[in-house]
Amino acid sequence: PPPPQRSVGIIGAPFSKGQSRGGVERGPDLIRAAGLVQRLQEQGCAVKDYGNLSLEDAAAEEPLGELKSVRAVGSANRRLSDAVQAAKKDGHTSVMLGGDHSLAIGSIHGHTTAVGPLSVVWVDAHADINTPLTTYTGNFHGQPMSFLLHELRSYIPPLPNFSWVKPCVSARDLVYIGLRDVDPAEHHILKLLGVKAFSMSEVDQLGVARVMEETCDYLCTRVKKPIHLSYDIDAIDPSVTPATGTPVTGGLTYREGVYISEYLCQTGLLSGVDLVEVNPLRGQTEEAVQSTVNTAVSVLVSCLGRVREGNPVPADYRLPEP
Ligand code: EXY
Ligand code: MN
Ligand code: MN
Repeated sequence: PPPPQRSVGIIGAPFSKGQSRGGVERGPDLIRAAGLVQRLQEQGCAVKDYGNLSLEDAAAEEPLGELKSVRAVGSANRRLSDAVQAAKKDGHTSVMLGGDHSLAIGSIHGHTTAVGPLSVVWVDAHADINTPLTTYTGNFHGQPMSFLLHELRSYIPPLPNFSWVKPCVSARDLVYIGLRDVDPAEHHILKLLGVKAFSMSEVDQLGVARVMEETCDYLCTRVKKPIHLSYDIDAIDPSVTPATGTPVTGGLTYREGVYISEYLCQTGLLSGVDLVEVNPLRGQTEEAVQSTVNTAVSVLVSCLGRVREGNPVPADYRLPEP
């Protein structure tokens, strides 16, 4: 029998102020222009595109100490959280198209507010777990996980437009894949909390198939919670996805990147996805941008049922006879 129809709610979050490079706010429109909605429909998904949130405020903002665009990041994420809650209440798998990775604050907050406790799989070259006091760049895209973890509550100062953010993920329910550029303070936090992480060394050592088995064994040993996948395109090697703000050599291959999505889809637990940090202005050529965007689309369609062996035809299909 054909699998039940999957429904997908797409939310565009054209926001760039969690880091300092313009262009990443164009991600949602580029990913759509590369055919995301059509591809999903062709593979049997029901798609509701909620369009883009209006997130960029005109007003420039003085840094708060080292921290850049604090108010803008806080208010954009609040709006995103509401939008993800609405998509989940409509019964969809939520797909958030970024924008920079600071948006994971609102996306994960909204997801867990709607469905309860989550497992989080964070696929990234970076750990994005600096606190506002450990960051040396002041960029919020390097900090989102610190706002979300219960265990870091006492290390987060009150910030303007952030009072709505409540820690909602347990360190035990988080797995990183693809790490290869982790700040010393972030490394300290990961060890302090005992966070499960598969750096690129472990991907090399174990292979991606075993990494995914161990990830799901680890997350599912107690209750099977819905999974939130937060996918930073810079997890994949810059030879494949160069158009991104903070590329790091030595990343996942295209095939490993897609396999992660396929595997999580097959668990039946994938309930929300972020695809972030596609920045067309960071590509040197049109081909570099298209390779990045097309890979983002592949990652997403694989999260939502695309299989490389080929997808089944609709139930009413008849093989043509001459
Ligand atoms: N760890 C550095 C920082 O905190 O600024 C770099 C973070 C890059 C974050 C990219 C989006 O994943
Ligand atoms: Mn990231
Ligand atoms: Mn990253």
